Amino acid sequence: MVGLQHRSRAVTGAALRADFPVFERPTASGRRLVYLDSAASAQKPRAVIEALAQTYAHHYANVHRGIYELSVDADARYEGARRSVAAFIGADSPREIVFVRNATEAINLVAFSFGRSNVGRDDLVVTTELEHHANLVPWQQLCAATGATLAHVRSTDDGKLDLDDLRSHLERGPKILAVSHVSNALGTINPIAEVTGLGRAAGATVVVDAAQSVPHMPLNVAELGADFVAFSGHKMLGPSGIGVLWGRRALLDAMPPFLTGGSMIRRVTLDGAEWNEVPWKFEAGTPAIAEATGLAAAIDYLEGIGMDGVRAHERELFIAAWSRLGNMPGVRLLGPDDPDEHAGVISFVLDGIHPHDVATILDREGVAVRAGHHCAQPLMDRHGVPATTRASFYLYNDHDDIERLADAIVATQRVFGTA
Ligand code: C6P
Repeated sequence: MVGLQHRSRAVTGAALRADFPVFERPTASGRRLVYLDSAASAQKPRAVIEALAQTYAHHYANVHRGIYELSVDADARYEGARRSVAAFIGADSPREIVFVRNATEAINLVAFSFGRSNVGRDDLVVTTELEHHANLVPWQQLCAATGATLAHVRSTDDGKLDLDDLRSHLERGPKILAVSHVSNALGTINPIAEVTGLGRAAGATVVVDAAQSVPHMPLNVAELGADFVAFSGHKMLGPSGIGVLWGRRALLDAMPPFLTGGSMIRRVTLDGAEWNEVPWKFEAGTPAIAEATGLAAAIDYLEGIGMDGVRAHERELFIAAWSRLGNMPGVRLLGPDDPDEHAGVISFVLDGIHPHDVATILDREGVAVRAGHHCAQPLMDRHGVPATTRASFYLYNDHDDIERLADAIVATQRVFGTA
């Protein structure tokens, strides 16, 4: 796609940084930027930025409308991006790939379209305490609209899903089980194949929020056992404004549209309309055309490294950071300590210092992290904290970044007199 070459090389944070123009940017600290907020949004390699620019410069027209050469070209690239996404996640067909704006929209699409036509007042919908608001609030809204009951699977003190509690919820025969693969706030990797297997065996339709997993580890929807999978392009080196809903074809075919208008119709009269086939039935209006080609370039870039390599790199950084920070006085780490159950996301609290103050001083040291509730307020309540500071890793981070983080934490503790 978009004429980029596949490369095959090992993941080494410092070497890869040369591919990302943002790291040329000076920081106020005078030191190189240490970017530890990829869970919020990832930085973009030159290949993605160039793909966007190339599309706008040489291949841009609206898609699915024109019969002139340029429009056919734009169309081919947009649909080519859909094929790239399908291959990347092991989908049976590109027709199972719906382009949306982001993971939030993907989950809302399922909650509205599938939810409102399949869930009634006597039904149960199950989510978990670990969810991002994007995989909680749409289900709250669905239950409010239909009268269905919403229940939440408990999590453990070390931030894991309580599988016994999951089993007991599943005994009640929920219509929908909505669960994240990786928690954005704690970094927990849920045993997702086991969870989807249990969910489907109990007759639930299983929705997986994969916003924090697809960018960081291999994920194959054919093996996953879910019914719907949602993720965002911007967290996987791609542009903002494009995300993906993967769904089983039979389910997508049976679902009513989410948004209506242009593109998603086959025929319209003054009194009614017939819908287009999937996935276009769910892509009303002009889609994110250039962004789709940027996402394909991001996939190309990730495949050039290999998702096993990305995961192995982040696992190694997690082990190093967990041990480094865990041995520092006044630092409390949240989430599981097993590297097989923890992605490259470390949430921590410094004794006596508010996470926002921590993030502010870290920024002065050239270290960018996120502080707050991470759009997971019920999870913060569960752990008795209003907020945490979160450092999240990606392929461009390295051990030096962990040292810079540790040094900046000490600097913060000195400022607050807690060192
Ligand atoms: N989490 C974070 O800093 P959108 O905003 O739609 O691209 O992604 C929503 C979303 C859904 N699920 C999970 C697990 C997520 O982590 C996110 C986004 C960012 O953690 C922004 S709040």
